[in-house]
Amino acid sequence: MILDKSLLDQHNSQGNALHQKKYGLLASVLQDEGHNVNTILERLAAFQVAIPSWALGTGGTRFGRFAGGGEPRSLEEKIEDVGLLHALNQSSGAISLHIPWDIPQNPKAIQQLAASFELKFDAVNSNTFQDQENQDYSYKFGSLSHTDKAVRDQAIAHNVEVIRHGVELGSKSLTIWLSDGTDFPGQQNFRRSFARTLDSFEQIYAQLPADWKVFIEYKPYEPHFYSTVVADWGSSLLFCQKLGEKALGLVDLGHHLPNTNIEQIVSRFLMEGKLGGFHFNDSKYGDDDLTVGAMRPYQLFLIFNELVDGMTSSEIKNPELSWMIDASHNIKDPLEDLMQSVEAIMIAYAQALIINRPALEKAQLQNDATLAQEILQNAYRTDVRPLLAEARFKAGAALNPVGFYREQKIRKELIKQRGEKTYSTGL
Ligand code: PSV
Ligand code: MN
Ligand code: MN
Repeated sequence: MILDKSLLDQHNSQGNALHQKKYGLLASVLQDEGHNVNTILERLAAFQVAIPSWALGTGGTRFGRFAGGGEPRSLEEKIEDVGLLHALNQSSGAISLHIPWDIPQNPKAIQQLAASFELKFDAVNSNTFQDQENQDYSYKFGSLSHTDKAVRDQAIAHNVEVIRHGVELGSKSLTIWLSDGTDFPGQQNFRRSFARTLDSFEQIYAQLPADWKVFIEYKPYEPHFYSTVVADWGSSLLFCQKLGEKALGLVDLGHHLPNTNIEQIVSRFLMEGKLGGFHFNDSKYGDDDLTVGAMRPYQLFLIFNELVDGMTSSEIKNPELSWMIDASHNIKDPLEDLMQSVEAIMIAYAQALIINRPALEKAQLQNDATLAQEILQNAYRTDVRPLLAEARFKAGAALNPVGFYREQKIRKELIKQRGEKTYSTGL
């Protein structure tokens, strides 16, 4: 669906008076506090979060799927949906594909379509956690870690195939999430599973184009419940260190045991120059894949505190990061949900940008825990949403993306075009 630009302008002029009131006040306070508001706006405008192709439909539970209506029926329609999001917020300028859910039949045409919406292709994801029709060997007992070399070879070939698709589209990275693991003590030898996986990763790594990266995503449990080969950041870091400089860790916020200090993990990865990127989502219990910021916005802010610190410190030599969402829902309109997720990420980023860093460093050196908390929470409790709205306004996006989407009844239009009961490919 192509957005009529004049409707956006109309929406923005209607909301502009109130926006200017809020933005003017915030900008003058920030200026008084010593911030350069224009620099903050520029950073916000430059920040782009990739949308996962599998989040555009409903899904995400093992127990059933309830069609949301008007879900994209093809890769082309997924790209159109991300194009729409990007037009609404100018912060979703990339899509992350999952193979074989999103095999591009005509890569040139797909690339052109994406370019027409000013979209890039972020990391391509491989899938050896499901068996596909016509595949020779099953992944029931693992893929890259499997005891049988023939199964491992099949999984390696799939990853190489994913790289090939990515190259055709202009992607620059491969994300590997490996579900391999065990359900029962004694089922496998941990050391040998690791060694077999490393050998498989090495073969994939050898096929990476020179300017590519591979992200090794970790997850403690699910689908397996006793052990997982790449269970935690330590395992991910170990693999990455052994593989070489193109291998980097990927932090999916839902892939941690309850109460894990994720911001400290982020800091460690950065310290080693081994942070590749994120799968943003939110979680109360496990890999819930909920809307970013729905549960723990303070944790997200603390993560961005580490990221901004890392990105601005001359001591850190980390490659540029990939920002991706990984979410899936049965309840909300996926597009509305993604707009909320992008907004939550940008809020955390903006709040981290307005932390008084010299004052924080001083408080840390003086072991003044009270003042350190005051400084952090002063930033966290600032309503930075007018900054985001201003950045969007300047970029020609909507002052209020969800509001505009509802005013224009866009879902209703998508249902009219695509049908009530369509199911997008994904989980
Ligand atoms: C696994 O839980 C995961 O987080 C991986 O990133 C997958 O690629 C994605 O979800 C979709 O299944
Ligand atoms: Mn993930
Ligand atoms: Mn996950």
